[in-house]
Amino acid sequence: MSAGLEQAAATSAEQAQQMTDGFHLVINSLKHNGIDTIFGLVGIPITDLARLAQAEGMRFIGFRHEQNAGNAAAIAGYMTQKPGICMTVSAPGFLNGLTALANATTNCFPMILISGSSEREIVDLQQGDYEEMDQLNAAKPFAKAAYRINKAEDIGIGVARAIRAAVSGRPGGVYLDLPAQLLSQTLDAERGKRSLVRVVDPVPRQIPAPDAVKRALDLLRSAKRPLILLGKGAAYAQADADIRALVERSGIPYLPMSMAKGLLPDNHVQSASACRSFVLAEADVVMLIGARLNWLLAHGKGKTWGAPAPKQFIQIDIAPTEIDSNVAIAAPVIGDIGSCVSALLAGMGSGFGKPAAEWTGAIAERKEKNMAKMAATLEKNPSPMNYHSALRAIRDVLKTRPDINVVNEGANALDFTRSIVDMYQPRKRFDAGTWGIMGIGMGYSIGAAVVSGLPVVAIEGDSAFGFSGMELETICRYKLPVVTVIFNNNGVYKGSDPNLNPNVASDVPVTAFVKGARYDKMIEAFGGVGYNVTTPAEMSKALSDAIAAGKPALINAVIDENAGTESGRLINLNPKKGATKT
Ligand SMILES: Cc1ncc(C[n+]2csc(CCOP(=O)(O)OP(=O)(O)O)c2C)c(N)n1
Ligand SMILES: [Mg+2]
Repeated sequence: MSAGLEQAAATSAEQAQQMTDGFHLVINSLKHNGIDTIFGLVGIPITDLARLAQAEGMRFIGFRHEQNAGNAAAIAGYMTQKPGICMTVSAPGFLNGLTALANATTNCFPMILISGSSEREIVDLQQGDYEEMDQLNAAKPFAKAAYRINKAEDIGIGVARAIRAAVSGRPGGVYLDLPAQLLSQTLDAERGKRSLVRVVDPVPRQIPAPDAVKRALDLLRSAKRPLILLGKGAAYAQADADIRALVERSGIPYLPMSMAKGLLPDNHVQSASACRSFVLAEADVVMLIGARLNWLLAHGKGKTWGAPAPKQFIQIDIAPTEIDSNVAIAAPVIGDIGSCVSALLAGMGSGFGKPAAEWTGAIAERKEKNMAKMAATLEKNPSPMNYHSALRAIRDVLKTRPDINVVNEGANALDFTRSIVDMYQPRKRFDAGTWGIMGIGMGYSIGAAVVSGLPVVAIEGDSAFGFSGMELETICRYKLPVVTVIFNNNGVYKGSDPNLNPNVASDVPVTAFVKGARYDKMIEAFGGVGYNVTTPAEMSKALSDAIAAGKPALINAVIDENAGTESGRLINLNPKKGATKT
């Protein structure tokens, strides 16, 4: 090579070194904000983005379906108060991730769905591009916010905007659209560096107004039969010590919503879980902390709430529009839960009067009676095993490991686990949540295992498991300490329904699966350990062994196919048939 050519080559290499591009700016923007993990699935146009993330020291956890990656990101967000990141390809990959984004928004989990998208000018003229879709507009109704970045120099600010939108105020899902062209755009490296934005105070405290706090305390003091209701918003807030102090100093009985279980240990003397219907109907003043009066709380009205007796609510929430959503709220307290609870504690002082013994005594009496009844049911050993006897074994093993994460979905498998398996630490229970969605199982398990580094036990209905079951391969690939327990009753709700088709006798019932399926064999295909258990003793041994091994495992628990009930405890939500014949 001539001296001139050599010089030219050297200069262009130098120039190239001084340039950056969209790929690098996206990864650097995330890293700049302390984000170290991406849950995703590769393909055009994000494969190199994923490779670069890995090369730059981030973890890229690759999934088999985007919905599960999205669920992992969402639960990571819930556990850490940092947005969980899900990365997908365009159109179909994006849509697969969108259910998880919508579920995150519904549950108030901070996550960001980052999807590559096809060429804007072709998409907008609907000229039929590869994976053509107007993703930004498709995402809007399902997300708390949705943004598209079109210029490399805007990547820093775009990522910052997405992060702040996901975690500030009421958290939720944010969509971030990255057109393929953006990723290969180049920018002067120095300018690129300067364009990065570190989000300052992403979760600003929001201090409640003093008069709102006083109004709430005045109402609480006037109560004869007060009750505290803890929602998953309270668990999310990471204000565990103050919430416990508020409950204990006030002496007020409390109920945890399912994902708030463990915020105070479930065996706490003030827990009224064992007589939930009694306290909901009888309380006169109810303080909601990070809990919404949606269907899970019968919308705050009706028989559940002892109607027609008047009920007064104090509601602590970060979103003012949550107030009066279903019923009138007498004392709203708006702010972040940590600040609200500490203001309430300060206002209570040390001489806060405890509730009357008549109220707490009546609760204690009912609790004792119900717990004795439940204990008797749990002690039975029917053959085949049912939900109660299997869960007794699980409960006793998990009691020895309160640090373990529990994931739970199904109908009966969900309802029975929620009431039988006690939780002792905050943010250890992750379940079907506000929507009652099936399919979160393996995604949440992977997210929880990756974030916490601790074992996960996923307690799954056989139907529920099917929605995300292929991620067993992901669990084995990353060698995650996830033990999946399948409550195998041969179907949705139960496996014993009849086939109703008068024309096709060989058809199967609408709720049924293959009888006697061996889900334990599935995990063996990927190198995990499978167990097939038919008795509580076998369950106990398999679960203890699997947890101790710290390796991917699956326990196929054979449950009486008649044991479940239709829709678990939600039978009343099924629409009634108006006619017997059409
Ligand atoms: C995405 C989604 N699809 C369908 C449903 C309806 N659904 C509610 S519970 C359930 C499965 C219940 O069966 P299983 O998981 O086996 O639990 P079991 O009651 O048998 O223990 C289904 C399909 C849902 N909640 N979410
Ligand atoms: Mg089932």
